[in-house]
Amino acid sequence: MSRHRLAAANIGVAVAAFAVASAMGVLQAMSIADIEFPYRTEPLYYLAVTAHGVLMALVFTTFFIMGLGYALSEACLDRITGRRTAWFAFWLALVGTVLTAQTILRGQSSVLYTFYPPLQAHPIFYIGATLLIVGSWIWGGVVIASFRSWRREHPGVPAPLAIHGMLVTIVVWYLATAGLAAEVVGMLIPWSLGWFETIDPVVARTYFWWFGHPLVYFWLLPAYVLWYTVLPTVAGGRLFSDPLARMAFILFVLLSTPVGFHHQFADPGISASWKFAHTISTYAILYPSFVTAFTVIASLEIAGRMKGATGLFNWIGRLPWSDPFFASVALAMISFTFGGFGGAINAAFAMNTMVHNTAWIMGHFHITLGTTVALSFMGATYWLLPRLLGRELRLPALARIQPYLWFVGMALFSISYHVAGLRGMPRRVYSGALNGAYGAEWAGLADIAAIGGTILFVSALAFVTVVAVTWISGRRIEAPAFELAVPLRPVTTMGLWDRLGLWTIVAILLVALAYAYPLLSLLSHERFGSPPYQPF
Ligand code: HEM
Ligand SMILES: [Cu+2]
Repeated sequence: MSRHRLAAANIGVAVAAFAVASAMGVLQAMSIADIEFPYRTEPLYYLAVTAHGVLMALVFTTFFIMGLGYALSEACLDRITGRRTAWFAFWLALVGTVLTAQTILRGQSSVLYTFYPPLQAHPIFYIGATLLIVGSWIWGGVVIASFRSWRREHPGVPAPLAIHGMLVTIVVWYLATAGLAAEVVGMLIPWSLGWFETIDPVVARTYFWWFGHPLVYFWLLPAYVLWYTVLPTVAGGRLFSDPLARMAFILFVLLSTPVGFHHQFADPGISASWKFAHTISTYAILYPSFVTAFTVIASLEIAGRMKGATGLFNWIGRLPWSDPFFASVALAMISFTFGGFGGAINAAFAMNTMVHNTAWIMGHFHITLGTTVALSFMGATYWLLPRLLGRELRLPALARIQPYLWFVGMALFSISYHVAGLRGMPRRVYSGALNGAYGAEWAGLADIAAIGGTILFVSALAFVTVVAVTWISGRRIEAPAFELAVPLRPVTTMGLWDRLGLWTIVAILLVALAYAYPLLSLLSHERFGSPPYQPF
């Protein structure tokens, strides 16, 4: 246990945040379906949506990723350089999370997880979130320091693939959070403290989406690390190609950030040509995800064939569908084919106007973030716990059905909201019935989504129960090794895709290219600003 305490602590916080947020999720789905339950009010609905979004999208993900980074650093590099600093980062991020969570739960910060001004939260909401981010910056620094220490002892050897992927994740995170820091430290904190009277919503949103899209890749890349480096072993096969994986990761460094305007198609003040430029880079970034799908599926085919499959598709049946890690990741990947398809629709200007701010968007990000990423992380937790805690996984039967339950619940939830969105149902509404007769077009759909939400909640409860029972009373065992995937052809010399420093510089230039002119042009107009609006 002791070597992995840091990783275990971070993952523990992630699971706790997930548990609280899941309970809120099901209540929101019921509220939208206009199902009455005690204490259901509009202010509580917006409080819950804010808490759910922040705890899921920012807290669960960030803490899990930090835990995974430490676990892989121990496993692949045999060290964490700066362990005390890493504990400091953990406590800083935890204190920040508690500060932010309590202003939300007191009803002082119902600004949703996007916190768009002029909605104004309590200053502690922004300050707590800043501490969480600073904690994650220190985490990145510790993983980089561990890598550099390893590098001094292993000159000229390519980084282990899992570490290559985590380093890429950290670079993407630094590039992303630069935009967030500009928004939160430069604008929101001073404004919430009353130092400025007005705020510029378009400028703030531009900084937010500079952060908000690469945020998606900060979530997704650790999932890809698991798909490339753990899944082939669990499936009983080999990694199809190591260089292809390294290339895909580097393409994410380059393309994750200069795409943010695809969230701002409806915003005035940004020219159509800049929106078009970001559309092109958005389509470009689909490519490394296609490469990932190809490489990972090829690795699974190898696994099936190593077990004796000879037909065109019968290797699929030879895969370990009853292993909770395998099932979670496989279902996560299936969800991503639909999520990616929806993403390509969102990125097309004309179709975006059809789905913008509708329930479609909820349907979309619950199959991508809420399933592709979250289900991969849940599955990885089953795989990690015995290795981190030295305890056998308890309630294995529950762990085995949990991913399938999530998949079924999500299908009902997500398909209904996609369709309801196309029929015009807005997102972030207390009740889908508020629109009177028009709402009848989507009433049945909101009901099905609430049933899906209930199944999701049951699945979440199953996951949290397995984790808690294992943690408290799992039988003590010798911790299994981190057996990471062996590529068909091992890579022994450094190549172009290992030059992370160089690619980071190119990425910084691309961010400057994508944002300098639009931001300067926004700021050079006469700005009026908006007074704050404090919800409830
Ligand atoms: C128990 C499973 C879950 C249920 C029942 C659920 C349900 C919901 C519902 C009903 C909404 C409100 C949407 C609206 O009114 O616009 C929502 C929002 C959201 N959910 Fe979930 N969700 C679940 C899991 C997740 C997971 C695993 C994640 C991510 C890791 C996630 C991330 C979000 C985010 C970011 C929002 C947006 C909040 C906002 O609009 O500010 N959810 N969820
Ligand atoms: Cu995006």
